[in-house]
Amino acid sequence: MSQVCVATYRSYDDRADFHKKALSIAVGLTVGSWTDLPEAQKAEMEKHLGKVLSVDVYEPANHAPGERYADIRIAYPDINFSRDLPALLVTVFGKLSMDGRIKLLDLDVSESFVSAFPGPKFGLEGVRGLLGVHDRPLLMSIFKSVVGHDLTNLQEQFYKQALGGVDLIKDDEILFENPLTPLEKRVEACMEAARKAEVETGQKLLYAVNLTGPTSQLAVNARKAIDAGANALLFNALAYGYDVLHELSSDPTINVPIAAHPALAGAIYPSPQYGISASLLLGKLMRLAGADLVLFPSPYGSVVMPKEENLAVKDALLSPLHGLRASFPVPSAGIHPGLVPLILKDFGSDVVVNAGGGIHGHSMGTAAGGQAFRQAISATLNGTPLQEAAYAPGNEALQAAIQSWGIKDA
Ligand code: 1AE
Repeated sequence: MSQVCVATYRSYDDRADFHKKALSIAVGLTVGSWTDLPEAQKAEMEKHLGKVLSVDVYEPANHAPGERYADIRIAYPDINFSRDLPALLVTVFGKLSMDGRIKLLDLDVSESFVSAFPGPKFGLEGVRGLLGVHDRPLLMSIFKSVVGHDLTNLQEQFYKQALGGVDLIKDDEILFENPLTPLEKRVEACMEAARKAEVETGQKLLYAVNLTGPTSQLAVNARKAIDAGANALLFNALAYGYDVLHELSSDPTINVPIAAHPALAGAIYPSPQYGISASLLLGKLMRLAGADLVLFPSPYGSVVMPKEENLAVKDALLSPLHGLRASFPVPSAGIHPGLVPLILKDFGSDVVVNAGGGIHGHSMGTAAGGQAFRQAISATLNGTPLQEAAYAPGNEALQAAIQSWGIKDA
């Protein structure tokens, strides 16, 4: 069989003949019409024709209206679309995404399609390599309250975060180009603070500066940031589109890891009946487009994604994908030290624990916020319950964090 991309959909309908519907999708999104074609033309068009691979109907007895659905798998010949994500997505879910209650659950892309995508330039192992940390989950801190503040304030905030022992610091995704903290000046100020903190902590640190601006200026801005000393980038990938991320990640002059922020994802994945599944949106497609780290909501924090979906995102970032490097999973939003055992239980060691409020909101200050997380990570890796670790000498930061936010049982 020639190379194909297999799309899996969930289609909801109370009465539809799902087999007929699947066929109309397979034909409609490829050759347009089939039965009306003369035989000679059919032979010609065969290689372009979508094929229905399976239709599994779920129709429990006495199901309530709105609950009947089918999972439909359709193979689309690679020959129909160019080797880029816009072409693939428009083929498999362009017009169809607006046609009733249907959700795109997954895409199995062919090896030949993936060969056009270098994927993450660094990936999970590359990021670990840059930091020299291979034996524990990483810790990321998020700038908070940065809009309207100046460089001095930002540098101070960066230094405090760095002193807490974090491995990465990311800009807040809502910090754009502005006169108070312009890109290059921001990078210089923060990297100076990183060097100062490294003297004290002995720890390397990546600063993911928010890459913003019009699409035409992104690569230029990325190079400016790198020339000013940036060693990572944050990118609001969905606001721009996957192809923009792909352009940046495959540019050889942009030789730093890119962290993809999930801003806008909530407009696309949460409905069971519409949109694109979280594992595809924030997992496979982000990885194909070259994100080295991907942020997404967790099942435990302030912005909640159901656990099954969450673990599917993790799998899509880590499982074998035609030789592409794995992207680092970064479950985020409302994370505090009392959640660390749960995060490590579900994600293992290959995870970035990421917090903003859970670091800056620490009752002993920002640096203690980072230290509390590092103490929670060490204790969990050693198999010590946080209730016990919090009272160990030297773990006062963890104790204070737990007094503020408690512990969620693993
Ligand atoms: C899902 C993205 C989370 C994020 O970007 C962010 O800023 C979280 O902040 P906190 O940890 O909830 O304060």
